[in-house]
Parts: sequence; C-alpha cells; structure tokens
Amino acid sequence: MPQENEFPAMKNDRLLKAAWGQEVDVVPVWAMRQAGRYLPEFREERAKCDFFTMCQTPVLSCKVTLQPLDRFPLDAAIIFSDILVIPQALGMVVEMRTGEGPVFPAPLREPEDLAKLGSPADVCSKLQYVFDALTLTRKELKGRAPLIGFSGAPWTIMAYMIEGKGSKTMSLAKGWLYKHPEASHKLLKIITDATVNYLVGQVKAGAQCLQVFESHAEHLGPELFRKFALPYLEQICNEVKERVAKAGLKDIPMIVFPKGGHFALKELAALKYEVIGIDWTVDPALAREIVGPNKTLQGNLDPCALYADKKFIDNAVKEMIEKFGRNRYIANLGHGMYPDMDPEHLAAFVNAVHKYSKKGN
Ligand code: 1CP
Repeated sequence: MPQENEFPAMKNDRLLKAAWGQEVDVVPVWAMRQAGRYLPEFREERAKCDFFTMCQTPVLSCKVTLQPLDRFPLDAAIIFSDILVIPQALGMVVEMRTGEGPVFPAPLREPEDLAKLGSPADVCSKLQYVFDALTLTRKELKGRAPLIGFSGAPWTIMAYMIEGKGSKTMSLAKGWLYKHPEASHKLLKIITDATVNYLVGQVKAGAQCLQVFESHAEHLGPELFRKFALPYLEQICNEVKERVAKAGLKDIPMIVFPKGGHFALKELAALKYEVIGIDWTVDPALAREIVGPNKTLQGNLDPCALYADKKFIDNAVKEMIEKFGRNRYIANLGHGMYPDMDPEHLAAFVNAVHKYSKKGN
C-alpha cells in the first residue's frame, strides 16, 4: 500500500473542498466519461487495444485518464476503468463489443446461477490492476487535480448481470425483484460486499474521492428503490468509511449518482454520502430544497447541450451556476459524454464554469 507522502502535493484540491462544504475560489468541474471516444487521442489508443485490456494495463489506463486533463483545466481525474469489472471479478465473462457495448455471453438466468459466482472476499486479488492504475495515475497527476475512484451501485450491477447487456426496460432484472426477492437480496449482498472491498482497496491505492454510479435508478421507482437499492447504497457508504478509518487513512468524500432517481433524493440525503449527483431532469433549486444545506450537489447540464454552439453553452453554464450557487456545488454534466461530441465544446463548458463562478463575479 503506498503511503500518503509518496504522492505529489496537491496543487488543486477544490473538488475535495467543495465536497466537504468548504469555500472554493471557483466552482470545481469535471465531466462523466471525460476520458473516452470523443477524444481523437483516446480513439487512437483504443484502436490498438481491446477495451478491457486497456483497463487491465495500468500504463494505458493512466495514459487515457490523463488525456482530458492535458487538454482542459479540469478539477478532477476519474480513473479509466468500468463498473463491470466487478462482475468479472466475481467470475462472469464480460466482452466489450463494438457498436453493442458490454455483453455477458452467460448472464444469470435463475437463482441457482448464484452458486457459480466467486466470493466477494476474492475480488481485490482479481482487481489489483485497478489499484496499480490508481497509484500510478495519482503519481502522474502531480497534484494537478484529485483522482476519483468509482464503482457501480449494486442494483445497477445486478441489472447487467441478469440482462447480459444494456436494456431499455430492465424487464429480466426487474422480473427477479418480483419473482425472486430473496435471491435478489442475496445477489445484491454479494455485489455490495465485493464493492465495499473494492472501494476500500481503491482508497488504499490512492483514490481521493469515490463515486458510486446508480445508473439505472430510473427503472425502480420509489418502492423498489427503497427495498432493493437504498439499503445497499447505505451499507456501501457506511462500511467504506468505517474500514477506511480502521486502516488509519483519511476520510474521503463519497458521491452517489442516482441517474433518473429524483424520487429518492430525500432518502439519499439521509445517508453519509457528502455529494449527490443529479441528472438534467432535476431542477437544481428543487434538489437543494429536498437535500437541505448540508450536502454538496453535483451536475447537471444536459449532456446534449454540448451539441449546441459555444455561445449557447457559455450561457447555459451561466444559468446553471446561478441556479446552484457557488457553495457546496461541483459542476458536471447530468450524465456521460457521447462519442460524437466536439472536444472544443467540453472546453467551452469547463471554461465557462470557472469564468462565471469566480468570487465577486
Ligand atoms: O472518463 C470516464 O468516465 C471513463 C471511465 C468510465 C466510467 C466511469 C467508463 C469507460 N465507464 C464508466 C462507468 C460505467 N460503465 C457506467 C456508469 C456511468 C454511466 O451511467 O454511464 C456504466 C452504466 C457502464 C457500463 C458501460 N460500459 C456501458 C453502458 C452500456 C449500456 O448500454 O447500458 C458502455 C457503453 C460501456 C463501455 C465504456 N466504458 C467506458 C468507455 C470509454 C466505454 C466505451 C467503450 C469503448 O471504448 O469501446
């Protein structure tokens, strides 16, 4: 485990400050999927190499993690990996197919299939490559910005393990929740335990902030979310914080991003996550009213606004900052970037956040 003093001193920690609710000079900004196919330099690396090989090769993961930071004055790096490395570490095969995205050739079909999964206790030994990528990237960042580690939330991971790929309805995975509630809880518990081990490992390796992606919250609605998502999100936050403290490490801020989960904001605000990410369908003032003054909000420009011209983006950012305010706020898109976006338009977004959030502006 690297020691804190082996890492370069931080030159920019405004994302961490905003997450903790401290004052910042300007609002910190980053973008989900900021390392990805919209960057020609990423496509060049990706053309040479399979997606998961890239994730599994620390020098490559580090290289593409840093690409967006070399172009734009971003206030965070997010390690290049994928949420689906957890099902892989539990023994499932996941392939990244061009034009199709991730595919599981043998998804979970029946509760009996749970017996095929490996133990959550063993995931860290299988994911050492992520830890190595984090340690290397933290060093190579040279304090330019904090390094975010991440995982999927248990329901979102369960959905992929059962559907075997992305789905518009999640009907197979939701079918489990109604047909096999006990087996569903058993699976969610396995994923939760694996995820806690994984996230603690990421902090030990040098991650300075963690984001938990509940990308498929929208499929659940309030009732199912309360039963099958919230308890596991709570367990992840509590246990990660406890175990990080026990390991003698500094507390790290944690972000929960419930995509499409506007209905759950109040309950999520009762958990220990310091930051709640919101998508573009949520009105910032309403989100603030619901979560109260003691959480940092992250978001939420519609990613498709990056298709507009730079003047429009500039103005949209100005309005976004007016709505969120400068305190307890991390600027981001409401979801990830798309491969056909113009990098210069992300530059317009990032620069506008800094421009319009300067103190006294
Ligand atoms: O800068 C970054 O954010 C890069 C790191 C990163 C992250 C945080 C990648 C690389 N994936 C993720 C998280 C991730 N992966 C999520 C949560 C965020 C979200 O909601 O978008 C999800 C749902 C996935 C699963 C996944 N991986 C999908 C979606 C599948 C679907 O249809 O539901 C896809 C298309 C991927 C592939 C992927 N992951 C990352 C990249 C750059 C890509 C593109 C693959 C390629 O280059 O071929």
